[in-house]
Amino acid sequence: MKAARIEKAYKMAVDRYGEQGVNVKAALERLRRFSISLHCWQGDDVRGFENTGSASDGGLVATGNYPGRARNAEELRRDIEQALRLVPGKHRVNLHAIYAETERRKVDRNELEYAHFERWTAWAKKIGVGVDFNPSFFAHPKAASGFTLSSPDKAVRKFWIEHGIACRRIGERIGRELGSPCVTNVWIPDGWKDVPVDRKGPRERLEQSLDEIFAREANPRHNLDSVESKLFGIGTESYVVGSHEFYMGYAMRNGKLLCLDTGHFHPTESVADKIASLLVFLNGILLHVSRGIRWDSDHVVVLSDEIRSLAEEITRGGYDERVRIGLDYFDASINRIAAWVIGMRAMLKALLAALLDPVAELRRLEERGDLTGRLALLEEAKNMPISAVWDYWCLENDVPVGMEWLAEVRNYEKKVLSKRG
Ligand code: RNT
Ligand code: ZN
Repeated sequence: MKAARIEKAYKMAVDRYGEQGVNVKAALERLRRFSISLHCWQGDDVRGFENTGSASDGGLVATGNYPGRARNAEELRRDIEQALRLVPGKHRVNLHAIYAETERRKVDRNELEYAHFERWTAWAKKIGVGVDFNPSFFAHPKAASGFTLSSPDKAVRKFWIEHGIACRRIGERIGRELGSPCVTNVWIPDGWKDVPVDRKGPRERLEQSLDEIFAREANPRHNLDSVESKLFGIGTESYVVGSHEFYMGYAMRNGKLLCLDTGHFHPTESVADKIASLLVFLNGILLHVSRGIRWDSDHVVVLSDEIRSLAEEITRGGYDERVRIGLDYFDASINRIAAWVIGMRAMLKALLAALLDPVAELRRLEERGDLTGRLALLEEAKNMPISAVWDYWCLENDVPVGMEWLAEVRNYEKKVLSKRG
């Protein structure tokens, strides 16, 4: 009966949206094609499997000690599968180099190979998800100085360049194996806690290092390069080498994707507003959707105005393929699987809400100069029956409706997570 009730509410919603000139079926067809890259690192507080450095060499801090963290690849994969079962649609998984499986052998970052990700790839093939990849320039003795690709030490730089090259090969192979391009995203923590004198040297070195990493052509059908900027981080409050301007210039000149992490800008800056400007010049953007609270605090993504604006910009601009969406946060104070599910569902709800907006009518009003009508309709659109459509979408995709998903997470916690010492 519950299904019948959901279907009934859906039919009423379809009529209601129809009155606003919105085709719900078409919106859902479009929503189906969005894939969100689920960041594996929420599952284990960005630890990875090396058991060497700590993620805080690089300013990444997951706070909290909720029990049940995944301790190895098997557990992490199992947890990701559980999360994906609770999210409608076909998505992707985002890996980091520190999640290599090296059979207890120590393989340094510059020696990583595809073989160390073969299991991940086989698993992704089996469950039907694409994979994205990231070199890990943190949590390593050679990152302890705070500088990697921009280090003044030539040997350190060389090591990290080799790591970048190795990861790009791995990304390309993963993309080839899975028949879906792997986005390989470079983020480095390099910067200064206190005011530097030389802002130029590190940036020039970073440019050179990136050029070396990207020197070999990679097949864009298998691998897409991306570079991620940051405004400041823990320990890099005064200066970050890879700033927004730096990577914007680099990506434009070299035809790379630019990664915008929503936690990496001034708190009042609108990341959504950047999209249509950047896409005049760039082929594509990668989003790291996060929720900064006061600083880049990597809180779980929720259905905030900021996320809704992002979704509106993507859909109104018709950038469904040119903007790739990934999540990036790490909260260890709540159930980690719930953290994934909440973020994924929030992002999808934002996309759905944007797709259900009466955009054609809004555009007409704007073109006619009817600013009163535009504002009035934008406000009315906010309390249309989105939830009826969302529930139906979950039902149709065979995933739990409403709070039912949490019951499944709690059950998994009891059966699986709580047994992890
Ligand atoms: C750090 C960046 C980066 C990382 C992940 C683990 O500030 O956002 O994307 O969060 O690569
Ligand atoms: Zn990020």
